Amino acid sequence: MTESRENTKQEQLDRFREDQRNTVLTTQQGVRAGHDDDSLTAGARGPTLLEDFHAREKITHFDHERIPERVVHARGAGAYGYFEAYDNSLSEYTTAEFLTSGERIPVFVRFSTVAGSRGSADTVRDVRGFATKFYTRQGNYDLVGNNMPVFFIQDGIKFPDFVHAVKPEPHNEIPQAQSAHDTLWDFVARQPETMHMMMWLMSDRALPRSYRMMQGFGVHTFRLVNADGRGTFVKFHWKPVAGTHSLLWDECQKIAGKDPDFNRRDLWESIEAGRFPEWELGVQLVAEDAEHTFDFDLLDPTKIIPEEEVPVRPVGHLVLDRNPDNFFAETEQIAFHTANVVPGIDFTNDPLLQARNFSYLDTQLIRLGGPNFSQLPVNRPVAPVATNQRDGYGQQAIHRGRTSYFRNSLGGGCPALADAGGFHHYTEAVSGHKIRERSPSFKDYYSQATLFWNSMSEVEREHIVAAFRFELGKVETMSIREAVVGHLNEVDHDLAVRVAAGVGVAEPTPTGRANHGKRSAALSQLGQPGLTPHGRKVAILAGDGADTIGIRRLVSALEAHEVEAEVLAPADGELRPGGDGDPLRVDRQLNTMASVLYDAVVLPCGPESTRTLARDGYAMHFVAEAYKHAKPVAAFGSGVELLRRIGLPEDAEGVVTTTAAAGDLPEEFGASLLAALAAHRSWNRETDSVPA
Ligand code: HDE
Repeated sequence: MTESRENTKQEQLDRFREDQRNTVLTTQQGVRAGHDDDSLTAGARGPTLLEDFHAREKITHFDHERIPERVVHARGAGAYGYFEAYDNSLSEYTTAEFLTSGERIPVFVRFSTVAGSRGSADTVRDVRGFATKFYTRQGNYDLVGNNMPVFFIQDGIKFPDFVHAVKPEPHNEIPQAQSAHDTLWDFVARQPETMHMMMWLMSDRALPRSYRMMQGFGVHTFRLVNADGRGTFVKFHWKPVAGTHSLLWDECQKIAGKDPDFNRRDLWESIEAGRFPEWELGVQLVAEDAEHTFDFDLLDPTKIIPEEEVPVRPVGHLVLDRNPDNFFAETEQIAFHTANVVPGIDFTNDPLLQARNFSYLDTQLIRLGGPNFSQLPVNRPVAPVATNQRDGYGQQAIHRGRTSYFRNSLGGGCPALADAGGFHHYTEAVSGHKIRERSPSFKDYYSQATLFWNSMSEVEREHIVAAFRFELGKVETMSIREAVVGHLNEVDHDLAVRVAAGVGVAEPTPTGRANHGKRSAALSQLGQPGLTPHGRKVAILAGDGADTIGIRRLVSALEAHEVEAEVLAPADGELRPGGDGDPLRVDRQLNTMASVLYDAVVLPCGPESTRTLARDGYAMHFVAEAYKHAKPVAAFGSGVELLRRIGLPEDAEGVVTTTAAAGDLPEEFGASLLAALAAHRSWNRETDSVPA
């Protein structure tokens, strides 16, 4: 029988939570304040007095409210939840209890973009961070991953160079949160180990529809260690239960203006609504004696292990079910560190991982202002802590007694060494000369970029080509464009030709390196069937005179499948029903929203409502744009007339229509809409010819 430890973290946090209801305003010293609008002055029109300790304290605290944002991954959003292993089958490989006990382990997950500042838009083309802190019985374990399984560089010493290249250019701090500029592509052109990751970055993976709908990866090869000290190589995978889905680039750019908080809001709202995001954790295991059986190096973080070669074994699931109370205290102050490991999990000699194990602690020291940040509520382990570390800025503990050294007799020898359950570093035999040299086994930069390209569907390939054309189209230096096309030519000749044609670069001649023709089905997002419409958002456009009976029927059919529907009208308030039916509350004023913020649009019956919408350019654009982005477009009764007015075909894939209305609205109408939502988009219909 498994015990639930799910609440241990929340119970600990309760001790720090402050609720200011029914309180009286005071200073930091607890002195009650009876006035908070005017400073203390010598006469009503006279100078402000220095002795006004209340005003000075208030302004001083305000002056110091900001801390440095993360140097990368500054923009993020997070939530609490739990992780639960399915069974104890991994105990053969690891002593990490959270992977084997079946207990609910509390977690905090922070999702992020990489390049942009704290206030940048969510829907930029970028990698997404997917960092999980497991508050386990054996101490905190941090899995600090991304939504792409490889990385730009092989050795941490290149990380400052890469980040400087992708960040806004230093002379004018332009562009914000964009990879489409000269310095990034200059770096790429000169560092071909980036090519595999650049294929991922130019793919739809860089444009997640929702944090709930993206995969996560530990990226590096880590090591599991069992009770006998035997190691097994491991790669970690998170698979979203809602499926892996993306936005289109045109949508992303528009959302960045319409709702820069799009992904953050989606995470928050889905948790508030009880539609909890879920992922399955999977592992790829490789026995130590199989280390050299691959045609790449397991220590090279620019390589995946294709799932066809080593299948992903599901081991547990993650649920996020609670939003933070305070963004700064929790999401901003959480501090992840790749070296936060528990017994049973260890590192490999991946040179990127080794650098990370230095960087994360180092960066928290400046970001959180000293060595005691692990005492911040969100960072505290639920496992007991006892060290001989003392003092420092912001020390919260009042350590009692005379001793803060090991070994001691005056403190009874405490804290004592663990006689069981201590962390033992994996015993690995290492020898070699001190050299600065990249292993020859890291030198194949193109094969897996080719594998990725080969594995894409034609729609995904079109998106990749368009992304390269967009990005290189923003690069001003022609020689950089040419150099990048040269590398693409090594990945796949056809890809290079298609990109070159858009960016004014001469068509490259085929290289001697033929495409190896290998594929990995698991790499294609569109190759995986869309299984569920859960968590999608539908806009119902209506005006006075709409068929409110039909709308209500449809809304409840959608809500039964955890699909959220909102009624949008030219003005807030209530819609007057057409015919029978009751008035209907408007959820959103039409022009405060946009089609890019929804997954589908519905046009209800009601001749008057349809006439109103047909006169409203914003409404017409809304529908045309949803069609252009290959989203389900549905209409019932006289709502179909609006499709005709816009000139959209009624028989196209993903267009769901019925002439029925009100009480007669057939169940198949809702069912077809739900099926189209589950499929996410009607890709065969995507068209640039719609002027929206
Ligand atoms: Fe990070 N990275 N990183 N990174 N990283 C940081 O740590 C770094 C890398 C990742 O939500 C920083 O606390 C180096 C790979 C995530 O708080 C910093 C190298 C992967 C987050 C840092 C890498 C990541 C960070 C900045 C190359 C995917 C956000 C603030 C050697 C597996 C965590 C901070 C959060 C954050 C350094 C490469 C993921 C500076 C030196 C590979 C998800 O320490």
